[in-house]
Amino acid sequence: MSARVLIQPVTSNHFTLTDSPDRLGWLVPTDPAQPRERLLDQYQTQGYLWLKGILDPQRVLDFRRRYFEAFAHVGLLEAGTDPADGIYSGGGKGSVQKILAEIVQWASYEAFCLAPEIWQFYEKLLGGPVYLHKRKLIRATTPDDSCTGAHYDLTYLRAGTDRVCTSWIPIGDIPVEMGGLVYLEGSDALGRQLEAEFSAKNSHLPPEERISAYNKNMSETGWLTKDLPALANRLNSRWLLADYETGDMVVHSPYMIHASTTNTRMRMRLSTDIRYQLVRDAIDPRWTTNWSPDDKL
Ligand SMILES: O=C(O)CCC(=O)C(=O)O
Repeated sequence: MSARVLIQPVTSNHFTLTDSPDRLGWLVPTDPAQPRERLLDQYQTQGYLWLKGILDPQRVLDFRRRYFEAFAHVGLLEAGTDPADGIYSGGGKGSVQKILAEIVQWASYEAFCLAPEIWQFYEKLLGGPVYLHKRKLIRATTPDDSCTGAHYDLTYLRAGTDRVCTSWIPIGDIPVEMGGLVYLEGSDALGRQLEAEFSAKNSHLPPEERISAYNKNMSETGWLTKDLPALANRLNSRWLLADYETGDMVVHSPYMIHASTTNTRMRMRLSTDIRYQLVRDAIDPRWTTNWSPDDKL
């Protein structure tokens, strides 16, 4: 681990990552302005690119404010606080799903996800006109939320190209204590191997089930496990942590194994995860409509 001192345990679904310090490391930052060959090489080697300062931080913060303003009347935010801070009141989650289903349809959210810095980066990286998947996720997490278990994204996108890329964008700073994404070092290769095994097992299933993340060969959630320390041990790898800053964006491959950790602060961790690919590659038809709470994907 680097010199950054973690003053409290890092946990995920009650498993403590900091109990095994030799299984922890740090994400490597990347300057997005590097030439394409260097970016591609790094993306293929690492399975991710943590692009520092690719987005205009003010634009990101403006969107953070707008997002939390939508919850100002439902008791989610601590009374008397600035919505832009996104301070959790400890309750008021009753109408979150309903409001979220509207937010994913906002023109301003679509515009945020279509920032020229993002699509132009993908055109440079992928080498052609790109497509943004309509199904986009935006998540605000609090200390009482469960964490995202270990998975790789192709599990949910099997009916399209495996050249799809995920952008995970922190909307506001997300230091380790606020539970950002953690990546399993070197796991792109492992994800490929696991997917080949699942494909072989799934090959006898009817087409709709074959592409499902929840078919009989998968776990209930499509996740590999919630026990992140055990997975790192089993695979002799490390979970890579990061202090994400406003303006950053992580690009990860559909085979890269990742998860999230607990937000230990009342300041909500806001992020969006969206997917880009070359428009000429096969597009998973299940991702061509907006996210909805019951879309079962
Ligand atoms: O933000 C999260 O907790 C999960 C995000 C994720 O799994 C992804 O970006 O693919």
